[in-house]
Amino acid sequence: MASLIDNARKLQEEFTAEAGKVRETPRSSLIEELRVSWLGRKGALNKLYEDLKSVDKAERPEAGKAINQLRQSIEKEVNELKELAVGFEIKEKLSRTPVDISLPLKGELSQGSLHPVTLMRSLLLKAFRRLGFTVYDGPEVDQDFYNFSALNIPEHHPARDMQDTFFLKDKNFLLRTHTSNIQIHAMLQEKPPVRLVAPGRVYRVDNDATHTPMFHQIECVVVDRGISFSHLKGIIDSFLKSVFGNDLQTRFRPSFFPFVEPGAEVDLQCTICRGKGCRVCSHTGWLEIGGSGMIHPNVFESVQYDSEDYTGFAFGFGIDRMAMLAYGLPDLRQMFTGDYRYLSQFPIYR
Ligand code: FA5
Repeated sequence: MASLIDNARKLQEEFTAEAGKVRETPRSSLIEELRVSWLGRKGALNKLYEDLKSVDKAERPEAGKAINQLRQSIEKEVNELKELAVGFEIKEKLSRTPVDISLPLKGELSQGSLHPVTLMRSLLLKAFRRLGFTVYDGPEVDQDFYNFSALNIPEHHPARDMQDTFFLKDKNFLLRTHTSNIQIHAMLQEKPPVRLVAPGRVYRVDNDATHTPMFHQIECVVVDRGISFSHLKGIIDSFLKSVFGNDLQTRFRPSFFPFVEPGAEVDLQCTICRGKGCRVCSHTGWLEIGGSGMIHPNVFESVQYDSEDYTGFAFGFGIDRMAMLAYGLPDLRQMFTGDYRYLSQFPIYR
């Protein structure tokens, strides 16, 4: 019995020496030879198990334990060597065949694609730049003042509920619910005349086929002497035509937003059913894309603009909604799943 345990110990030393040599150049073929000669059917370990049968019954458990330990240690080392082989063989192959980085790629070169919202935003900005607008930016995390109070939405106004808000721990800060906060930031920074557009992310507690919790709006603000509602209609009509073409109809519906007077919602004819009515447009033939109106004198007051001297208009449109219409998408939420197969199919619109 003592001799079997001694034998196992000796074999362990022999194995460690052999494995050490393989470690110097851990090639798969050498590791396989090592494995077969130690763990294979005719290997050293199986011979030990054979010998175990002739060991006295009372001493067999201890001897068995010694052999099992040896087997585990061999298996562990073989597995480690196999992992080393992967890197070793790649390096060896690379050193034999140097890489010529000037050669053209094998196979097809896959190209990235732009997100439908990015495509729509670029199209809109191009249209507005052509009309002479400046592109502005504003904070996504903002104070209540810019998102609500300065826009004539006092603390207990029901309009705050219409835009279910994500507040930060400090309730004075929130994720902006619309890009209209930019109206205040911009007018506090600039003296009239003002002519700007500002695209950006906005957030609301919303979730269905035409509403997502994070979406994109583009805000437009124009302030000058003599600005009227017909200017507002003219600009909206002009940029929608440049994006969607001359065939699609737009319509204005009187609506209420505390920061404008008068206010109107803007609908675009549904591109999916061309006005006939479908699930996406709730069978009305129209899809609401934004709100608009003449800037309220109370808003001018909060930014110290003289409402006797200046008038202005503003509108805020959903970029995602416009992308939805442009590409005929039935559900906004699909755009934000991050599925590459879905996202890679959008061509540049028009
Ligand atoms: C506003 O957000 C106003 N700030 C727009 C405005 C600006 C009016 C300036 C007057 C003057 P409204 O809540 O209707 O309005 O949103 C504007 C557009 O954003 C909607 O018409 C729609 O196209 C889009 N929208 C609103 N909620 C969502 C949502 N959850 N997911 C995707 N798009 C949305």
